[in-house]
Order: sequence, then structure tokens, then C-alpha cells
Amino acid sequence: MHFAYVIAGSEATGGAGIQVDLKTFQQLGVYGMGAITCIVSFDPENNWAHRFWPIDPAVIAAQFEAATAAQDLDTVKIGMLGTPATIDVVATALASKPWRHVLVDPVLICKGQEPGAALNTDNALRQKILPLATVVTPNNFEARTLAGLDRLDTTADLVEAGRRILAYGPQAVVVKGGIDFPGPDAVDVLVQRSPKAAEPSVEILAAPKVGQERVSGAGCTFAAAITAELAKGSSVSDAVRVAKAFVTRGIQARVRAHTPFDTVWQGA
Ligand code: PXL
Repeated sequence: MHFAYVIAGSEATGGAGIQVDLKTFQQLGVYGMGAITCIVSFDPENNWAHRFWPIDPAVIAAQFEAATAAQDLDTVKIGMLGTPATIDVVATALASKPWRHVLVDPVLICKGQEPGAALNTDNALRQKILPLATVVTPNNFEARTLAGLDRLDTTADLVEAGRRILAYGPQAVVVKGGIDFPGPDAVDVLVQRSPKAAEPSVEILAAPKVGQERVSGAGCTFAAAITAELAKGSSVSDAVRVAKAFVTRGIQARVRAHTPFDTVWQGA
């Protein structure tokens, strides 16, 4: 049995967050375990605005203690953390034991959330969590923010963003062009430190965009699928390829909801 662990927020509609992570783990045949960092519950009476409640740091630490005592975990995904206090307790927990892979999905803001509302959280994530990551999966907005680039217009721009984010310490960065990237394809680039060469290796993955609308939970699904494949022992490159195919199928089979966006079907 392979085990994959996730430290992430709950999103009450099931379209993002730890619900998606655990569904993805199950679908890819790994035993999922997780700690909840915060609860997001959109407000249907107020245009589905984000309502957010952090979990007490002591409760996060207790969840981590239980899971790591129950199984010998070596592969973890970090999703939404939400506050500097949460980041502190998660960084301390992560540093308390060795990991084969720490996949960080650097959730800076969720769809619909106010940009800039959480600058302290973004800075804490950058300073305390990114250095612990082995793989980071920023979306277009997160890559621009972390790399300090205004625009990502070309594949070369995606590669440059990945190279800059490597400087935070991870082994690999997957920059997701997403729906905002110009052209007909959803382009992702994997920029990876290579043990032998001075220059990082670059792999480009492109698949036709599925529609022109954002789908909720695509980033969570993609990162969770990479994590599941890494837990099974895949290389980063193979894990990213399987994950891209998995999320593309899930977007094609998207699920409608009364929310402003559809969500991914992990069961596809
Ligand atoms: O899609 C990013 C995301 C991650 N985690 C949680 C969320 C969201 C967006 O809504 O609520 C818990």
C-alpha cells in the first residue's frame, strides 16, 4: 500500500481543497490521509464570496501527530494554509521529520478572493514553506507573483518563471499557463534541477484547452495527482504527465453546480 498525505483547507462544496485531494488520491490508488488547516465556505447569499475560518494551530499539530504516528509517511502535499500562524505550525511539523517529497501548491488566492488581502500570508509562505518544497505547482497568477514577472505570454516566459522559482529551493517547479496563457493550448512547463548539469532541465507539456472558462479545483486535482504518483514511486516527470492527463479528463467531464464555476470530476 502507498500512502499520500495532504495538509490543506476544506472547501465545503467539494470542488476544491482537501475534498478534491482525497478523491484524487483514492482514484489513483493511494491511501489518502490529511490534516485540515482551515475551512472555506462560500456564501451563496453574497455572490459566493469566500468565508474563511482558520483551524487552531494546536489542532493542526495534533492532526499531524496522529497521522505521522499511524503511518510512516514520506510524501505530502501542502495546499491552502491561510494564515501566518498556520504556516508556522505547518513549517515546524514538516521540518520535524524527513520527506521524500513535499509538493507545495502555493495557493495565494482562490478564485473570487480579493488579491492583496493576504500579503503577510503570501510572504510567510514564500519564506517558510517554499524552502521545504521538492515540487512547487504555481498557476499563472502565482508564478507571476513568486517570480516577479508582469506577464507570461510565451513558453519562454513560463520557463523563466520556473527558473526564478527554483531559486526558492525546490527540486522542480511546474508552471501552469492555464486559461490565461495565450493560444489554444493549456501549456505547463516542468523546470527541474538536474544532478549532473548546471542548467535545469525543461519539459513542455501542452494539451488543447478545454473550454474558455476556469474550472474550480483543477489546480488542487493536478497537484494531488502528482502527489499520488510520487507516493507510488514515479519520477517527477512521469508524475506530472499522468497528472496532466488526469486533470484534463476531469475537466472534460466537469460537474455543473449552482456556483459561478463548474468543478472537476476526479472519477472520469
Ligand atoms: O483552488 C484553491 C483552493 C484551495 N483550497 C481551498 C480552497 C480553494 C479555493 O476556493 O477553498 C480550501
